[in-house]
Amino acid sequence: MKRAGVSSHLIAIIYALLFSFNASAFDDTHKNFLQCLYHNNSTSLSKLVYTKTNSSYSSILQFSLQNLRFSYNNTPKPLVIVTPLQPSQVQATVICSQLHGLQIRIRSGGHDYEGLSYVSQLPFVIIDFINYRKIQVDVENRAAWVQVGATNATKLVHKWQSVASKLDNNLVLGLLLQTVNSSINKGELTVQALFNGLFLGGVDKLLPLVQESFPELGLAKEDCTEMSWIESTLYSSGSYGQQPLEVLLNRSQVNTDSFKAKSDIITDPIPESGLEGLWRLMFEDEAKDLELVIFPFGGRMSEIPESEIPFPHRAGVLYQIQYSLHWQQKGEEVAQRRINWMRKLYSYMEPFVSKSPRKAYINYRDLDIGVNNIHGNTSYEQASIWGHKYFNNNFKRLAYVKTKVDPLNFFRFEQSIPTLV
Ligand SMILES: *[C@@H]1O[C@H](CO)[C@@H](O)[C@H](O)[C@H]1NC(C)=O
Ligand SMILES: *[C@@H]1O[C@H](CO)[C@@H](O)[C@H](O)[C@H]1NC(C)=O
Ligand SMILES: *[C@@H]1O[C@H](CO)[C@@H](O)[C@H](O)[C@H]1NC(C)=O
Ligand SMILES: *[C@@H]1O[C@H](CO)[C@@H](O)[C@H](O)[C@H]1NC(C)=O
Ligand SMILES: *[C@@H]1O[C@H](CO)[C@@H](O)[C@H](O)[C@H]1NC(C)=O
Ligand SMILES: CC(=O)N[C@H]1CO[C@H](CO)[C@@H](O)[C@@H]1O
Ligand SMILES: CC(=O)N[C@H]1CO[C@H](CO)[C@@H](O)[C@@H]1O
Repeated sequence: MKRAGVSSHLIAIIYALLFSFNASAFDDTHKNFLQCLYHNNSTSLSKLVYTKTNSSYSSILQFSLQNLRFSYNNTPKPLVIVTPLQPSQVQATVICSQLHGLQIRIRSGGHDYEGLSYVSQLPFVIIDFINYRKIQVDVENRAAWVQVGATNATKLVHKWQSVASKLDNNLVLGLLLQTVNSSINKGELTVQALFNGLFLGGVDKLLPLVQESFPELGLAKEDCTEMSWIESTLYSSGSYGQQPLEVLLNRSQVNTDSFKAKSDIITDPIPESGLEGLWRLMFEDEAKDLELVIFPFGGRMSEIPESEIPFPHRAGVLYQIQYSLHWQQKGEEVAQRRINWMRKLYSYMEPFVSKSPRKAYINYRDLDIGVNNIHGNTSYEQASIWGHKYFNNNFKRLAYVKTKVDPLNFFRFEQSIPTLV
């Protein structure tokens, strides 16, 4: 007992020493970084920099944070947040970060599913493009939304898989599978399949199209709503008919929670037995607040060659699945439990999805599929483990570009493109 007490006392002291050493090293880095920044452009930058002692630091950090899993007290925080208005201020921030050995995290209107746009394991600075917000919208298209709900619809989902990627180019018919509370059996979970479509055109043109290619859906005029394109964005956010268009200008966040997401690319229909096994998993308690956003490919997506842009999932792909599991409770324990359940779901899906390697979509960032070394460089071979999943044959070309524009690999993070040595 006594010995254990002594050794833990020692550990505490050593820890404290290490900590204070690091803290003062950080203080200096932090001071030098700011000096560098202000030296180069004090007037324009001083009003755009938030240090930890600034009373607005937390609210700026939280502003576009979308996953509470990365907002704990022990989540690494940036030394400084810079909110540039001009390219020269971005340049100064990059140069000073490099000079003082700080990493950079960059965020804009979107967000990274694994928090990589605002968290780093190494001392870092955030460049937050919160002030860059010029948008021009010039679209007059009318669109029709379609929504059909169904419960226990294995056959419909099965059929959808082979139909959705071959529909008219003006129609995208997606599928949302959710685990929700049963309205019939209180206290039980149920799987809901929601067919959700967007058609660029009127209802009269849409109905015969769907009648011909997917009659089983039983789409009727009452299932459709005609609206303008801009209204359809309101529809996607769930506010259509409830709030005026101006709500799209509101930048405050609503209902952030914690989540873990993964993705799959599907090239062959999943058999009915496979879907039924998926439903069984979705009925498990841990599946509460699970969402599968299933998005068809085909159409314009297949016409673009794989080598045209980095995104490689093209002809031959039927659809993509985004799995996301959400929770409200705080803490590591619940997070780990739910993440483990997601890994179980992912492993169940393996036989049914793309292979060699199993593909993924980079915007649904998933660090489970492979990561770079946190300290130092990462070999091309190691990075290829995750790189080929997101980029397929384009990964090598991305590494060539990276080697050209950032030979010292200054811009790096858990899944940054590696340099070729
Ligand atoms: C400093 O910022 C101003 C605009 O605020 C810009 O015109 C000027 O070029 C910048 N100077 C340097 C050295 O970056
Ligand atoms: C916090 O930082 C902002 C942006 O640099 C600045 O305008 C503001 O005066 C600072 N507030 C305090 C209390 O230091
Ligand atoms: C589902 O049921 C649980 C427990 O009965 C409840 O806490 C939760 O709020 C319900 N969710 C919805 C969306 O109704
Ligand atoms: C913006 O949305 C937030 C959160 O829903 C709300 O509290 C706020 O009143 C809204 N602001 C405006 C100007 O509508
Ligand atoms: C990483 O690679 C670059 C380019 O080859 C090299 O300049 C740098 O020293 C390497 N860094 C480390 C920590 O090995
Ligand atoms: C771009 C630029 O002007 N960089 C300079 C910023 O200030 C430091 C000194 O603090 C110089 O070393 C940089 O060259
Ligand atoms: C394939 C399948 O599971 N069909 C079922 C869908 O739901 C209806 C009504 O709940 C059942 O009668 C079917 O057997």
